[in-house]
Amino acid sequence: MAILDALRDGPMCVKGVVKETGLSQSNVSNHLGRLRTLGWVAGEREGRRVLYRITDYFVEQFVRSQERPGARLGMRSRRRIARELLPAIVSALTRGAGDEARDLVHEAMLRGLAWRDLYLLVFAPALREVGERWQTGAIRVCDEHMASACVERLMARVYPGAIPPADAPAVVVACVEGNLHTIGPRMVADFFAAAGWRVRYLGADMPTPDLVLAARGADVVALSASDAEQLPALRQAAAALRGAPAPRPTTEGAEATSNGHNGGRPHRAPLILAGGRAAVGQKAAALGVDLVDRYLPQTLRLVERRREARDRCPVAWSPARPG
Ligand code: B12
Repeated sequence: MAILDALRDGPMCVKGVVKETGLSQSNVSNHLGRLRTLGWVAGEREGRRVLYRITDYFVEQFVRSQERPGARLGMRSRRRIARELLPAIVSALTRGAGDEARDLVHEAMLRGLAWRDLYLLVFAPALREVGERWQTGAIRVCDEHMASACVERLMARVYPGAIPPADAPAVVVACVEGNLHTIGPRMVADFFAAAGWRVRYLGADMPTPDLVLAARGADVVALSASDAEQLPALRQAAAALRGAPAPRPTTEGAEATSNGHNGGRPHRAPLILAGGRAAVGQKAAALGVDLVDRYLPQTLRLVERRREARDRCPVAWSPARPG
């Protein structure tokens, strides 16, 4: 934030940023490299200097909107802003007015909503409202499709991206077979990625045998089911993940994972997490999974706690007895 704040009024060379922020030159160069990789800033050569400037529209607007870098609105204020925005955004979404929706989201960011707030307090409730309007016949299926397509684009715009460390745990996120509702699981994937996980996001309607292949070596598999009709597919996927044979050992004793996950670490069954409208309210044991959850900021904490418990007491952790 300090570096972005230094660049808010225009391009600056590394030396200038160092002076402005009081950070060391190596620290600034390192972070500028990261920000470049994210596409948030770019460096342009001018004579012997490289001038850095913010290139991402949303980042720029966000940085400018911050009176005090690092200041964050309280939950109540964020909820209020989201509530105020909701009717206009639902209207824009159901008309397929993508640019209008983008401007509203932009305004919300200027008022202090972060991407997580937009996901949970704006996009999710807006889509629920869209679903209700469709169910009562107030809008047509094409309006619902336009709305969800708009939200997917907005999510891609506001999600800032993250670079996981090489030894980060890995999660596979997928819709179970038959489930076309990808927006919730995309949010799950982004929450994990932002928390530093390596994410493999498989999208809609994932055939179970391929899910099992993609999940080899993953620490966690997160499955989404939106409709009660998809629960048998969820149970089947969980059972297949539990029954999957361990990856072949290589000559060095490392695992031959076809997907690069978990290279070299000892294999064990992934922790299976379920969510989505249909899974919520179901018992984990009845679904054959380890954990059912719905509120993403808490999901990450629960997953970490389960992983720690498993590390402390590996014997009690039996895939045959999901808790
Ligand atoms: C958009 C939408 C669609 C789009 C999806 C496009 C896309 N790219 O995703 C399309 C048009 C494809 C679609 C199709 C259908 N849909 Co639809 N759809 C919706 C709608 C309006 C929004 C869904 C959404 O994205 N919500 C926002 C996300 C963020 O919410 P979410 O998925 O619940 O995810 C949150 C949590 O559940 C959680 N979460 C989700 N997954 C996971 C996983 C894990 C591991 C964890 C921890 C958490 C987690 O995280 C998210 C953030 O909180 C809902 C309305 C609603 N009330 O949700 C109906 C809705 C889900 N659909 C419904 C129906 C009936 C259908 C169809 C059968 C309609 C039809 N006749 O064609 C088909 C079925 C398709 C299929 N086979 O899956 C019904 C389901 C009713 C039921 N029985 O439960 C709903 C509720 C509409 C309604 N009111 O009747 N749909």
